[in-house]
Amino acid sequence: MKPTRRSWAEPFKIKVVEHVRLTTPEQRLRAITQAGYNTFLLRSEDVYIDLLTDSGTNAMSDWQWAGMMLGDEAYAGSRNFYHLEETVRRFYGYRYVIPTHQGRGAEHILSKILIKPGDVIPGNMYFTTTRLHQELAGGTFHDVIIDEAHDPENEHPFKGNVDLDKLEALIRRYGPERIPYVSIGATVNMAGGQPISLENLRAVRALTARHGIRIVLDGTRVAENAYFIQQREPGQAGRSVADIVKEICSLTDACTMSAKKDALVNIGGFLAVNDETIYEEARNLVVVYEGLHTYGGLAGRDMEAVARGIEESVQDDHIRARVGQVLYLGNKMRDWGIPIVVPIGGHGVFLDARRFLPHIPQEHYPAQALTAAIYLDSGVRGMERGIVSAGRDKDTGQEHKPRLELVRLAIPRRVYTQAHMDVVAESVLAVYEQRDKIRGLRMVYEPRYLRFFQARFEPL
Ligand code: PM9
Repeated sequence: MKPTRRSWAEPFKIKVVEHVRLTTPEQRLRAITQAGYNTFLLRSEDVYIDLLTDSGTNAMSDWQWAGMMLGDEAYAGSRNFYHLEETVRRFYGYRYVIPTHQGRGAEHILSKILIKPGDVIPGNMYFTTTRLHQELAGGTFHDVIIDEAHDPENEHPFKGNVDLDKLEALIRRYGPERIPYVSIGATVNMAGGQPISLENLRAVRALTARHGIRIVLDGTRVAENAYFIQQREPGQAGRSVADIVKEICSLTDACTMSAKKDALVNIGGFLAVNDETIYEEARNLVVVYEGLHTYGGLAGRDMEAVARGIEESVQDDHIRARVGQVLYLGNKMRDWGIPIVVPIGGHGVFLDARRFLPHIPQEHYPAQALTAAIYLDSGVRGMERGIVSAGRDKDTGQEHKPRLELVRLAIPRRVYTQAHMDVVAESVLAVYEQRDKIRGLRMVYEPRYLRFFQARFEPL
């Protein structure tokens, strides 16, 4: 029979493989019990398909590995730093670049420079480390994302958009002098990898410019965001992802970057700014917390891998295959009636634990319980993105109770095959069919900061 369609495939072939281990149900029960029902506390050897995160888990290309051999490990003035600086200028357009060991290193430095006690930082939904650094600097984060972002079933194509009325009301209430910047995530991780549109970002730019307020981009997944703009936004279809990335950055004043995602490396990040005064201050602080301003806690070879990864990350065929794999997994589950966040995001499929496990109240950590149940079924490791991740209010100490109670199955870039995606989908389906048997959890250990990383639980 003649094929009725023409398939597309990844724009790469595999040169090196890493073996993974299948475990027995008994081994997995032992492992998750020892890990306190927290997938962050599992040993990776006990994991079959690791969808904990897309952060630092990417497969580098031969071109990136070749670059690693060209690492200039001088303490000061490494040629790889200058290559990274030139690459950031070329693809993102910012004037000044400070390398950091990863994204939160950049968040730390920028928060210390721009935020003073009592300040207010509006943003299109919180991110865990970003908000914590804002709070540690004395600021308070305010969510100004559109309401649709908090509804897992809403099909809005740009659920990362800022609600301009909410932002304007905040500016009126606190005054621009108490708002050091607006924090823009592209894409928005905690909403399910949802993009912001160019039209919305331009409007945010116009509004903040009227009040003299900066915009800081979290550019961690900006190429994925640009891909969604190319695919969904009227008038953008003819543009390259690289071109759209550059425009997104041009609408902002600075950028914190975890290069461990889009930029296809295992470690690295940077802070990029246009303002010379902020740059000068960042250059002062980076030597205190990260390392000299020409390495920021990274080896020369790491900076080279980041520079090359940035260049690869904005290629249209790369990003189509990357997001395409996420869509493949998500659509499969959706077709089977499994409740997931829609539209499917850029870096993973997010299960809606509220609809998956309606019998477990949020106080019993349904998404945490579901993450453990999937691991027990197949050795597939995901991550909770609900009440545990949201943590506590910094003033009242009460638990934040986010409307989104999700399990994230994040897909590392260029690591797994379509067959792995089938195994994942089938495991989630098997768990869905047995969902009535899943019980909630009780938290038995709670760390002070970013509790989701190290908290421990027991089944109720
Ligand atoms: N994101 C993720 O798995 C890493 C661990 S969870 C805290 O999604 C954004 C949007 C991120 C992010 C990390 C960081 C911090 C900043 N912004 O992990 O410090 O998704 O490189 O970046 C994780 P680093």
